[in-house]
Amino acid sequence: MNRQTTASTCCYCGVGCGVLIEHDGEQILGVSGDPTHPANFGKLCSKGSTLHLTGDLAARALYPQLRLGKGLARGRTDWDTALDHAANVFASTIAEHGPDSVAFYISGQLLTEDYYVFNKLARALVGTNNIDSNSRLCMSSAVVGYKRSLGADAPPCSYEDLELSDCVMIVGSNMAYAHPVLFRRLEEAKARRPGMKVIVIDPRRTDTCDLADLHLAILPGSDVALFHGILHLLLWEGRIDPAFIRAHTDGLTELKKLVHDYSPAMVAQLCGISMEQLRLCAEWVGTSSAFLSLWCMGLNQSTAGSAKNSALINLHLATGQIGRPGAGPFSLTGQPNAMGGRETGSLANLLPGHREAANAEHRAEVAAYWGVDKLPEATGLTAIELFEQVRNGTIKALWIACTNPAQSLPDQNSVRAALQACPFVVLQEAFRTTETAAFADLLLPAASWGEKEGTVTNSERRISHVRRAIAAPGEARPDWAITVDFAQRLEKHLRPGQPPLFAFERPEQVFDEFKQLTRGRDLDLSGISHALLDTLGPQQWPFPEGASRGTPRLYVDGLFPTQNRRAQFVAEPYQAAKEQRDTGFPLTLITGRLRDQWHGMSRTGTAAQLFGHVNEALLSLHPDELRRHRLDSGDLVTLKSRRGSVIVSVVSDDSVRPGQAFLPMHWGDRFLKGGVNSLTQPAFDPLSKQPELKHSGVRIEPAHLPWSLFALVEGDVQQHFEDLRPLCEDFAYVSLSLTGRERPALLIRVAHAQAPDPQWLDKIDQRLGLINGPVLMYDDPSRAIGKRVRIEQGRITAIRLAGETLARHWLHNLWLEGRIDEHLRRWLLAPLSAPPGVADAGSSTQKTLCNCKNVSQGAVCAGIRRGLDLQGLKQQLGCGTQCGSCVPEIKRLLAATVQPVAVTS
Ligand SMILES: Nc1nc2c(c(=O)[nH]1)N[C@H]1C(S)=C(S)[C@@H](COP(=O)(O)OP(=O)(O)OC[C@H]3O[C@@H](n4cnc5c(=O)[nH]c(N)nc54)[C@H](O)[C@@H]3O)O[C@H]1N2
Ligand SMILES: Nc1nc2c(c(=O)[nH]1)N[C@H]1C(S)=C(S)[C@@H](COP(=O)(O)OP(=O)(O)OC[C@H]3O[C@@H](n4cnc5c(=O)[nH]c(N)nc54)[C@H](O)[C@@H]3O)O[C@H]1N2
Ligand code: SF4
Ligand SMILES: [Mo]
Repeated sequence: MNRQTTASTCCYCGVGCGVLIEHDGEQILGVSGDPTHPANFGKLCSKGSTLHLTGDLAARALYPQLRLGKGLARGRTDWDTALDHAANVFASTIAEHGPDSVAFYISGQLLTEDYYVFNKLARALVGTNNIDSNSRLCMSSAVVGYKRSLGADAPPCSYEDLELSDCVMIVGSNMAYAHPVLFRRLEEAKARRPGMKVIVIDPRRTDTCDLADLHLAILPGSDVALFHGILHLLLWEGRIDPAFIRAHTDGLTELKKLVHDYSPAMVAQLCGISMEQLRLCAEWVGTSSAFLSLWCMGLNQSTAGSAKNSALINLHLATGQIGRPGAGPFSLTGQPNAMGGRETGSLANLLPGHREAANAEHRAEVAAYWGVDKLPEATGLTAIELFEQVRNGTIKALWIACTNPAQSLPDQNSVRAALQACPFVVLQEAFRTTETAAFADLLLPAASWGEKEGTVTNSERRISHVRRAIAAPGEARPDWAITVDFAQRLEKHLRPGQPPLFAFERPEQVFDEFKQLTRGRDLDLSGISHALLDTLGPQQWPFPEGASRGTPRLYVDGLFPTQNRRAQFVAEPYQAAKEQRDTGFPLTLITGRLRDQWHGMSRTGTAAQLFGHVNEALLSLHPDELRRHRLDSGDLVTLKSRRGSVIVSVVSDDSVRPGQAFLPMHWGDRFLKGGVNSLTQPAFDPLSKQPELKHSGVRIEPAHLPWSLFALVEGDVQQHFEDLRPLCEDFAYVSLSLTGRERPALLIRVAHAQAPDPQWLDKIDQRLGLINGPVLMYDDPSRAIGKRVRIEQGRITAIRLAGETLARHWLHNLWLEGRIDEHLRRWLLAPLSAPPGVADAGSSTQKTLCNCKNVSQGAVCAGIRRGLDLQGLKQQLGCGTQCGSCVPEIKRLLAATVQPVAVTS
């Protein structure tokens, strides 16, 4: 077939970039930014631009698999058997234990149409509110914040406000990594108008700080105190908008009383910043003509998430900075369709069209529209509560779609126990490799990026048409179709002879049914259809029937969707984070994102080049903290919280403050034994029920693991992963990753207290192809040391070092360079340092800074030593000239030891 192009969207973050998928009808061959899409105008970040390199077919779920009893292996089955079986189990569970004995746990990465049919299935057919989504871990505090303060869950701004603002406060968001294309827009705006002020509020000095005129490295969890402190100064210094407050708000009097106590001295102390920094921040907020705030998980994922959201919105209300160009409280959504989930009401407490499950009138409206007698009244379970009820046996059948709870939920030991205990777990997944897949009794293969059709809504309320480029592989099917097929079968049990609720044949029909539920409501999108999006392009809601264009900005008239049309100031005191540092757990562990990985890495973890920037799980600690613990970069430590422990390598990193530690969220049990979330806490915000994933109390202890193994093997990395990972189960430290670009390889590191028996090494060698053939070998059994290197056609193709692994860096470098060294044998046998001319440095110089142009940190540093500036580096090395994701880091290297901004006190 000919090469064709299909316009669709990126399946990663909430920026919602348009992509052009190049394909031949069967395979996706390339991807580029859609120049006509208003979110990105042709730009893509390092993740979007490598989409076509990810999603290795070997890792995909290709046909349904069913397990007929706990302890048995899953076997291949067909769709009819799979869905009939599921309908039987759900029907009999509901018959015996009632509708609230089953639950659905779904995802902000589903399309709006997928979401809608799941929601209708749970509420209208099953009759339960037990349907929640991973957005509970992500956006639910923002939902509460907007609703409490403004009356509806609607981010009022547009991306163009980034360009129009003159003071942008980025708080609890590392947009340089997590929303890179928006960050590029902000960089360009600031380059054009250097007078624009950028404030970053984050305990860590992230790449986002590269743009900051002021970085407040506040103590974790102290945001509410900071916002109240800023408001205190605004009130004191008369930098508020009394006319706006009088005309459009309620509740300032009470809030004034509360923030009276938040004196600059007290706030500076609570937040760990200086009073000058606080004053400067308040001055910029109070004197700018257009003040915009952007926030993400640093506010939402907190036991005070709702309070943080409202305290920030208070600042906008007090200054009248909302409903105007360049101004407003703008929550960045994480997942590509977290917004669609909120619109379709796919959180336990919601109903479609921004309605409430607890509101009898709302329930009656939706029930009437769906043609059912009533909707369930009993409160539904939210994510953390839901898994708790799975664990204690109340929930007996659990349907999971498009999320990987055995990686991403906090307190993994409890979550895994729940999944283990649950009598029937269905998983609708695109990849069969995830941690959760291991627990599925029924695995249903789902179509994924480029293979499905529907709509998504991005952070600025803009709905895009997601178009299918190719057919899904194997027997995989689009999510809406799986859900509808199951629902139709379940209807035969639960509503025999009654009119069908799920007469959908195309996703467009689903959308058309859904949109009527938004008619006349704040988000009215009754004027939108798939066809209209094809004609007019992506549109922002509200877009009522008859409208000719969407709505870029809400509340321009100062009228809010509350009963009396006024916005509400919310007065809630600052409360310290749940796990305070104490003698038992003296460090605060912060978790967050890496530039080139997505969540549990089911997709990004299949592309070796996305490991170039960060190659393994590393715990970042301030150099003083390393010294205090007598540790060096690269040492292994046991990291313990009250709930679990993992063994991980440490790295010196002065972007975290002493007393804190940072570990990326991506490493689940597959890549790092135990996984990051065995440490995190399930405590949640009382209103939003969003768990505290950002902070947990931890301590580090030395890990005495003298025996270690390093292996690298080229070829079918997925197959190697599947063969080798289970063999490592009994060791204390296990870390896997990929390396290389054109020739990908799997990397394994293992460490343990004692050496395993030699048969184990034989098994490993067999799988690495190191038993016979062109293999260099060295063994010293007395010291349990053994080394193997396979050389084919003049280059290394596999390495295994056991007992001691000091040669791993230079051997890895030789492999990367695709050459061998003439002295390899001699050097392999004895000394620990690299042969002359072979780099012996570890990950920092190997690190690929620029993924697009494959430029390493070593090359950039060499360029800087030659006197090149950013322009010179771009010209000579090509780095930073394509997606731009590496530019902040290059600038940081250029600035060398000089910190870019006024930072910690
Ligand atoms: N590369 C990449 N991009 C992504 C994703 C991904 O997996 N990878 N996931 C997407 C999703 S679903 C989401 S939700 C977003 C998340 O996007 P972000 O929220 O921007 O990303 P995080 O790194 O989780 O957290 C942001 C910052 O919050 C800071 N922080 C921690 N505690 C506090 C605190 O108490 N106060 C303040 N002010 N800051 C704090 C952390 O140091 C961190 O730098 O990213 C989206 N984009
Ligand atoms: N410690 C810590 N933990 C966190 C966070 C944190 O900051 N720190 N952040 C939290 C946040 S904000 C989020 S959003 C969650 C994300 O957590 P998860 O939802 O678990 O993240 P993903 O790995 O993206 O899971 C999505 C799954 O859907 C599969 N998939 C992809 N496309 C499709 C499709 O079209 N259909 C179906 N059925 N499946 C598909 C993917 O293979 C993947 O396994 O993690 C949360 N966990
Ligand atoms: S910013 Fe990057 S990850 Fe987010 S939608 Fe755009 S290309 Fe995808
Ligand atoms: Mo998220």
